[in-house]
Amino acid sequence: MRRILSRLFVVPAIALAVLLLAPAPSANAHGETAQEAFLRMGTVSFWDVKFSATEVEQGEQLKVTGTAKILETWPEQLGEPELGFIGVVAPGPVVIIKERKINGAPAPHAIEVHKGGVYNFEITIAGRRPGRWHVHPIFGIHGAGSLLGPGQYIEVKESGKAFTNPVKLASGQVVDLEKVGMGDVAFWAVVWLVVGLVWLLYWIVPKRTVARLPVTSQIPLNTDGMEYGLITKRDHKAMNVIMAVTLVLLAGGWIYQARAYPEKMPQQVLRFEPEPVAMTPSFVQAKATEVRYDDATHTVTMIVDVKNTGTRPATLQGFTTTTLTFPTAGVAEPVDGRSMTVSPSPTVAPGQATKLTLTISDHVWREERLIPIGESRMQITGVLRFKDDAGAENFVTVQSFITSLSA
Ligand SMILES: [Cu+2]
Repeated sequence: MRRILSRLFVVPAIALAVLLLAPAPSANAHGETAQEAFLRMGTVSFWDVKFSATEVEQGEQLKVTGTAKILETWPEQLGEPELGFIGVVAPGPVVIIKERKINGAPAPHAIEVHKGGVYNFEITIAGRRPGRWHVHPIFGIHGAGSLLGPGQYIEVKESGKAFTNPVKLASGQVVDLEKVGMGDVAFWAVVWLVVGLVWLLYWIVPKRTVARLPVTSQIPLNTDGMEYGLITKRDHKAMNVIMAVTLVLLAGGWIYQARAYPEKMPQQVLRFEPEPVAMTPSFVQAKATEVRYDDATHTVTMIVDVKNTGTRPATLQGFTTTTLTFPTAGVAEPVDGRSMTVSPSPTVAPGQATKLTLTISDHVWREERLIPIGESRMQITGVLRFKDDAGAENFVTVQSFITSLSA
């Protein structure tokens, strides 16, 4: 019996050891798939995201442009979106942001945002560390977290010379942000490490207060245990010396910085609400009335009531959700091999009200855990893009619970 039992444990133990010893594959995403589907689909939508280059040298710049919208379907569990930050996310400091414009205005910091807000962003980044990196635009919302836009691989090539990030100070002096102040950072890090270590070792090595925790813990709070010989007058003196050294170092550091950097600017908090972008007047209304999902064929079928309230024929260009875009087959080119079919016709005549059936068969529903089977909110949200024959565009948010599910 014992032999069987021990074998029962040995086999999984060996398997676990092999698993742990095998080299881990490098991570190839940013963990977005771990977020609940309703969060990714119903919060922020990105469209027209473009990277001006996919290959740059170190220090060379490229622009990430696009539009992000805080959807009207923002889940109420997250609280109102009020403060947001549009940036880029990459595996570590491999690129740097040089400039950021939102709705045409320079926006170095967070911006005031609201539900339904549309933000055209233009972020200038520069390659920093050589390699092939996945870079995404990202919309961070205070209190809710970071919501990713579509990513792109960027190849940063070695330039042969050291990477620099020059900025001009108020004094007119040009400094390299890669190096500025690094001497001070290193110096003070070592100084405080030494002070901390002296304090720590004093209490560990000769005093053994840590090693004699059973004794220490018997003494009431707020007493130094002098009568048991735990903390003596000598210790008080030693600690006073360490405190005095700390105060002298602090005062010295303060005098040094005041002399070394006489011109200073307080940290800026430049928050503003971006001017609303000029949106084309609404010429189409759309409402998803039914969503079916067939797991066997990975197919989403969405029935949408569409009404063309304009004076020109409008064509459904595609459906966008999370980082994915499904252009209408026959109307626009597939993106990453993805498309959707629309029947009876993606074009709706002026004044016409019709029911469109949108069909998207794609493994990505499963791979990116977008169909929240087993979650408490089985729902699909996204943005439909319509264009009239004069080129005007409308973006309509649609949302529906999954009304029928087949496996
Ligand atoms: Cu990525």
